[in-house]
Amino acid sequence: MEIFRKKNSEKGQIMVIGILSIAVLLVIGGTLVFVAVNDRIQSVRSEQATKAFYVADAGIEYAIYRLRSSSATFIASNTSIPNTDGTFDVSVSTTDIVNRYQIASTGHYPDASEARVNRNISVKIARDPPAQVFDYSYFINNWGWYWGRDITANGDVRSNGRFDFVNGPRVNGHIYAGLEIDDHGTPVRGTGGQADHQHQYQEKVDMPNLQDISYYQTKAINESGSITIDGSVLIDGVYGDDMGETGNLVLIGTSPDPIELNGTVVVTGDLVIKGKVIGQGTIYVGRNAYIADNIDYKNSPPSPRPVSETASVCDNWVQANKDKDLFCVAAKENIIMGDYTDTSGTEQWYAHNWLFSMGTEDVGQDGIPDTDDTGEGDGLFTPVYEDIDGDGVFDDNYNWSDIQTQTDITNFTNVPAGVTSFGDISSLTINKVEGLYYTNHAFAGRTGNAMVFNGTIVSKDEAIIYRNNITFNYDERANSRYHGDPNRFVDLGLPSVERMEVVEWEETD
Ligand SMILES: [Ca+2]
Ligand SMILES: [Ca+2]
Ligand SMILES: [Ca+2]
Repeated sequence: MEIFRKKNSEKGQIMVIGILSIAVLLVIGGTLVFVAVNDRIQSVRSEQATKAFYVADAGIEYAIYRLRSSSATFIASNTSIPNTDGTFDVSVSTTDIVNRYQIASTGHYPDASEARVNRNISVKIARDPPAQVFDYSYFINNWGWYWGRDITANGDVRSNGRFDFVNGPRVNGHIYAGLEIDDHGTPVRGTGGQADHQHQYQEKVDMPNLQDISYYQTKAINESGSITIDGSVLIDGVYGDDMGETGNLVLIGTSPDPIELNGTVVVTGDLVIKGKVIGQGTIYVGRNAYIADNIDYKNSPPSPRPVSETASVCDNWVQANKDKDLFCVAAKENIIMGDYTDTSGTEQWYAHNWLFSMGTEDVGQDGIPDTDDTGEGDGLFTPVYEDIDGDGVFDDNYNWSDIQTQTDITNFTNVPAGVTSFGDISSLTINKVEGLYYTNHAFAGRTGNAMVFNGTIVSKDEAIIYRNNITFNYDERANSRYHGDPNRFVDLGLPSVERMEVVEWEETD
């Protein structure tokens, strides 16, 4: 994190104070000798003012440091900084926006003198600001590919690499890509086909890294997040951290007994999930998440999208639906959709045929495959820029071990009676999935006919094989632009890139 410092205005203020004081003293003293002496005093005071400024800044850093480990507000007075003569007073208070704090710091230099100089800095800090990757109906780090006329995205789409469109799929929204946008000779249909809706060679948008899942475990425990079904608590903060918990869990919701979410929870191993969901929250998963069958909300918004893309219409839609069910599944490894064990015949899973050509970390300095930049495809692993997931080891192309559950389904907790294989619990006819899905690796799967996603998919790699047609409806409630708006704020506890972000900085009198 880099604090934004207004260095120029700081210098300007010191100079203005200096000139004013000299003018006043000239009137009083009236001699050049006095001015010379005063110049020396001024230069000392100006040095003191600079030191007081950095002491005030240290107070801000101290407050941010304390906020990292605790959300409690506090006041610290007359705090001295080792090996300096400066002290600061700092106070942290909450604001009307969730997870946003006001910090006020006064630096004094030197600490105990009557002639000490005071400087005041005021900042606003956002804790766990939502990542911008959730602003799209479909966000892929490496390669966005819409191959097929029967693909429709309602909402913006983005890739940090290329974005290929084949046979004129439909995008009602803007298209962004870190590299080229290529329609392969058939224009994209919908507003996304317009030149002013296509944005190539855009700056990379960073994906959060879930390598340190323990951060989210602490959060889940502090917030007392939970998941219950039919009154029984299946996750109390973290599932898989206590003796006797396998870490691998099955969650199946039905209309009378939905999966009931309450805030942030963590499953340390694999999660298999399907059925009805109620409430709001984020499920962090230590390995893979499996969408075994349809997943939908008990209380969905009455329409998946606002009636138009106009900002005020979106605002009103979010306002009206902010308390309806909304959830995120965020997996450290992969999200696998459908019955991956079915690999024969015309109805087979098939996604592995695409997936197995993806995933290598031998991608060079830009972190994106197929760009032929320095270090890409050289057979060497250069961790400083190629360890994309930050696990310290080289990740090769995906293979079956990335897709399969880490233990037999019969060893999972809460597996229904009679289930003896993954195929018994999963399907290849999935046609409706609601929610926000985030993975640091691959989203791979097979859908049934007329597939609808209401939410978003955010993934490094994507291998979705659809049948017939597929529609993505972006859930506007996930958009980071609502994060600064207390009226429309949804605190889902989504993955973040930064822990603490300075959203406002000013020096005050
Ligand atoms: Ca590359
Ligand atoms: Ca390399
Ligand atoms: Ca790695």
